[in-house]
Amino acid sequence: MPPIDSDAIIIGAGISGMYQLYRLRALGMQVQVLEAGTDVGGTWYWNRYPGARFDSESWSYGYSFSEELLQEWEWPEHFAAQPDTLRYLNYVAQKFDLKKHITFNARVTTAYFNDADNHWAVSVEGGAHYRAPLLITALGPLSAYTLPNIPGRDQFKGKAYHTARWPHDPVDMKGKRVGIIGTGATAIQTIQTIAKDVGHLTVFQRTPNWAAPLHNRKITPEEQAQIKASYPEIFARCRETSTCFIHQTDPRNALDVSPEEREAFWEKLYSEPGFGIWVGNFADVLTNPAANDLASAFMAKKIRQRVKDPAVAEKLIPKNHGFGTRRLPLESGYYEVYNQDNVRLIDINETPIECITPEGIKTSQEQFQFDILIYATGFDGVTGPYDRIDIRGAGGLSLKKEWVGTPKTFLGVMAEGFPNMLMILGPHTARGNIPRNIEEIVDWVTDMINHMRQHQYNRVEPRPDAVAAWGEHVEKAVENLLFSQVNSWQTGINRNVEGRDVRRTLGYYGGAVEYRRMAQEVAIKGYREFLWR
Ligand code: NA7
Repeated sequence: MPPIDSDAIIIGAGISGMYQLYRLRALGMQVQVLEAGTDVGGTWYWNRYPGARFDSESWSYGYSFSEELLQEWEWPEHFAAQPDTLRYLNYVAQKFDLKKHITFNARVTTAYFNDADNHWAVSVEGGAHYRAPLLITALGPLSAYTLPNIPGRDQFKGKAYHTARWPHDPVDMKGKRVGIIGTGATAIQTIQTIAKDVGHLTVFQRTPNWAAPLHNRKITPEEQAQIKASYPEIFARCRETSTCFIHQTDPRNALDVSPEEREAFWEKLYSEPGFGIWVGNFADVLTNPAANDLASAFMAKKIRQRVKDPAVAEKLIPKNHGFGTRRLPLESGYYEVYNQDNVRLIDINETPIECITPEGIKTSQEQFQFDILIYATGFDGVTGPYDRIDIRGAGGLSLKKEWVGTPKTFLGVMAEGFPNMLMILGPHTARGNIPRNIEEIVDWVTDMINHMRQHQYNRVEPRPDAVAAWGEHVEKAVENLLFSQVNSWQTGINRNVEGRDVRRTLGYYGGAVEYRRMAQEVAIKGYREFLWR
């Protein structure tokens, strides 16, 4: 079969891929989107586990590019649940007639750049081939899910699900014996949601995480009207903050205010919705170990107040990392779950899991029997989705091999040695309230593609010196951040994947404001950091 030709291939029909398609189509380009799933939605298509929802305020999360869309769509809750978000993304796809450009059930296996004609050749599982001068990766930073590397996983006779591959039909857990591995953001949402339905729940915890209340609630009709009237202010606010959330870091230092003032501020943040307690905290909490210790002590006190059994509370208090140095899960009654008689917490540092058996899980001390096993074991973050495709650039260069150690990018948008490949939310871009970052990068990439077309260039790649300078800048930006000294997917650690045991810098953490300024300057000055042919 001859390859199907287009002007650009986009891999992924999540929030990034959909918006990139919309923008390129407006330039009059023929676009081919290849999507592994059976429908649009990306993260919100795959992650259907019970309790999946935003930690971003819904009204700060949706696309901002269409005033009509903003006025038509009504988020039901301040922090929308996954089914509503998926419904929203389908609404967007339908409104802008996007699906006709998307091939579903198309998992990309290889993408090879051909130096002779400056085209990308892309193949999908099952053998269909596609060809285009431009390749745009909209893979999602958290799409390569990983299963726990525990012996006997294939032996289990009950039902086993990874949270990122949750079935489309509801899973009946009534009266069932359920075991869950993991206590990250995903597990916390799952646990607090299923605990009331299951017969018995056993949580296998390796590392507890600090978690703070989400304080979700329905949006009232008055609030809905207010939200619709204030979208320009909401998005302007997101543009001012380093994480693109509505929460702005407090300029005061925790160490400069009195203990009473500090405590009062933290009590206020703890009682308010969303990520304020994380990204709207005192300026030194995520940079100064002494300030961070105080914040951790405040959070530990809250856990002790909420969990009745002091021994269980102690297990739930992180000891190996400070507050906010890993992605902060937001919760709704998570800690209270451990006051229920049908829930048990197993610290697998005390009693390690030896294997998964046909009946359940065997630890060094006990044999557990389960009907259902849930793996909330996370993702090979940021670079994982790239590694799962055989991507070859100029002269057959392998992206996977090139990125061993650290990704080499310019602005996180292009990789050195990979001409005409543009990455949406690739490594080394600013991240936070993700759709805000996505829209900015897509707009930037679209302008760059427009520049390319207007000048009739066939090939663009970043200059090696620009890549080296960007790499240095990215590393410098994390120097004073406490999170960079902690193991998590954000620092590139995944103990289930070989070679993912050395910390890497996978994002640009100098803030979205600074990222935007630098990216705009590159465009204004005529993209001098790139080689054009
Ligand atoms: P995370 O945050 O990476 O959490 C994965 C959890 O699974 C974490 O508690 C891990 O413990 C645990 N885990 C992973 N492998 C194992 C094995 N083999 N044994 C025991 N426990 C294990 O992923 P999430 O899906 O919760 O969240 C990802 C992001 O999605 C989140 O940050 C949001 O941005 C949305 P560990 O901490 O490694 O000891």
